[in-house]
This record gives sequence, C-alpha cells and structure tokens, in this order.
Amino acid sequence: MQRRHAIILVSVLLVLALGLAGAFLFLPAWQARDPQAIPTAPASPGAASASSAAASDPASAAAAGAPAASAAGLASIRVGSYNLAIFGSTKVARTATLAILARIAQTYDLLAVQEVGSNASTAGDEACEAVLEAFVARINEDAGPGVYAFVRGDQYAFIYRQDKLTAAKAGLYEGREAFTYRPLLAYFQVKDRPLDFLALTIHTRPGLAKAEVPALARAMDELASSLGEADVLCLGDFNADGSYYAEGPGQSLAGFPEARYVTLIPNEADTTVAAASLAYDRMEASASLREDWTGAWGVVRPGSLWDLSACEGGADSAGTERALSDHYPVWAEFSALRDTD
Ligand SMILES: [Ca+2]
Ligand SMILES: [Ca+2]
Repeated sequence: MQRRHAIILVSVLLVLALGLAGAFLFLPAWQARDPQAIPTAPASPGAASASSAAASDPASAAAAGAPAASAAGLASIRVGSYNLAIFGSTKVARTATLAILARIAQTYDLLAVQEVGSNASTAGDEACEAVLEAFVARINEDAGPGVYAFVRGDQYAFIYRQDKLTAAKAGLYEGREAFTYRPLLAYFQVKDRPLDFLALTIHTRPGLAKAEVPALARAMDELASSLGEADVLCLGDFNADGSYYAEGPGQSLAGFPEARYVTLIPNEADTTVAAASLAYDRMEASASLREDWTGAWGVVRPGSLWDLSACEGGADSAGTERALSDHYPVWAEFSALRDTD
C-alpha cells in the first residue's frame, strides 16, 4: 500500500509539473490578459437586449449598424457572419456590388466571411489575399484609413475594426476533429474592455454536415481547453438545415445541448436568398458567452436596406440580392463589459 501511494503521489506531481511547464511555454505566445481588467461581478444584464423579432427586423438592424460610439464609450460589439459566395476577382471588380458588400461589412465590428476566392480551398493563397486586400481597402474608403483590418486563411477571413478589437493567435484549426475545409481560428480582445473570446469560422461540406456540425461542438470544447479561453464563438455556413442536416425540433441547433452551448441564430432563421426557409448560416457559443450575449441577433436582407439595382452580376443575379450572395449576413451582439472568464 505504501508503495502504491508513493507511485500515485509521484504521478500526480509529474502531471502537475508537465501542466505548469505547458502553461509556461504557452503563455509567451498567447497574449496574457491583465487580471485587473476582469470585473469582479458582471454588469447588470439585459440593458442592451432586444427581442429576436425586433433584432431580425431590417430597420432595427440598420439602426444597430449605425456608426458606433468611440472605443472609449464602447459598451457592445456586433459580430457578423457572411458567406460571400465565390468572392473572387470577378466579384471584386464589380464596383457597385462591392460597394454594397463594403457597406454591409461596416455594420459589424467583426465579420467572419466564407468563400473568399472560391467555395473550397482551391484558390491560391495569393489570390485570396489579393481579394481580401481589395475588399478591406474598399471598406476603408468609407470607414476611414486603416479602420478595418483582416486575418485570413484558406477561403476564410475575419474582418475587424482595429480601433475596437485586437486579434491574436490566428490560424487554421489544427485540432483533433476532421473538417473538409479546416476552419479559421482567432482570438479577439475588445480594447480596454473585459470581453475576450475565441472565434472559429467554418464552411462545412454540405454532404458531410451530419458529421462536421457535431464535430464543431467538440472542436469548441477542445479549443477552450487547449487555449485557456472559455468563450468560444463558432460562426459560419454550417449547412445546418434542409437535406444536409436535421436541425432539431426546437430553436437550438441539434448537436449543441443547451446546457453547454447557446444557439444564437435559431432554427427558425432564414439565411439564404432561396425561397425555402433554411438556416444554413449559424452562430453557436459556448455557455460562458451567455453572460456576454445581449440577446440580440438578426438576419440582414440587403434588398430591403439598399438599392441593389446597379449591382453587377450574371443574367439571373444582376440588380438583385443574388448579385451579392446566395446567403444573407447573420449577426449577434455582445456586451463588451460583462465578461468574467
Ligand atoms: Ca472571455
Ligand atoms: Ca464569458
């Protein structure tokens, strides 16, 4: 018995030592947070909340997308996700279409985009980089020099306001789960505010959504654990509806149990231009983001906000929402002040 106890003690000490060594190695690469910046108690919830119905209303979406307060007065951030539908050199050269896409992007502090360069990983890295640079340059023509920046990988990118957010640790997902198009991961910290979180953007392969959507939930847990940040926001084109995925009976997406995840874009949402009501585009959050989400979310229908008649496109898309994309942008709002983890 004595010897067994000794072995257990040595094993425990070894595990502790390895854990400390791992943390030590990890910290220099990861921007350590200032513990002083974390509030001892969350701010009163609900102050900035809006009903999902009101938030879905394009007019209220436009109002919420009005130029936000300066970083000094920043109480919340708006995060969007948009499948840009084969966003390559052809679409970037369509000036009227690009102008509307740039206006849409400016309604967010952080926007995850998919299909940059192509609908898979086939476009070259240089081509994808050039397309994103052209897009962000067009956004900054309106927003101001250097207001927006981006991080990207394969056909994904996060476009974000540099005056409100800092990005770190960006790169393609390299964890245990298998995805046809490896998601892009980045860590975001709201400047001078408690809110920080990991963002993971994905475009699932439609035919494999049944396997890849539940794998996203596991990847979120994995990243929270391996990177030491509880708040994980997974957003993108999940293909989580219709014939590709059984979304489940309620409003929460199947595969993301309510005890451990928050479905921000519910099953009732309609995120595609097609006549059928399909919630392909999603945002799933870890339970620890429940304290940070204001409750506001929405799906933007560009045709109800902007005149698209000049938008260039193909014979069946010019002048219509399809000139922009066959998807709608989806968004959610988060308090910058309440984060406790
Ligand atoms: Ca956090
Ligand atoms: Ca949190």
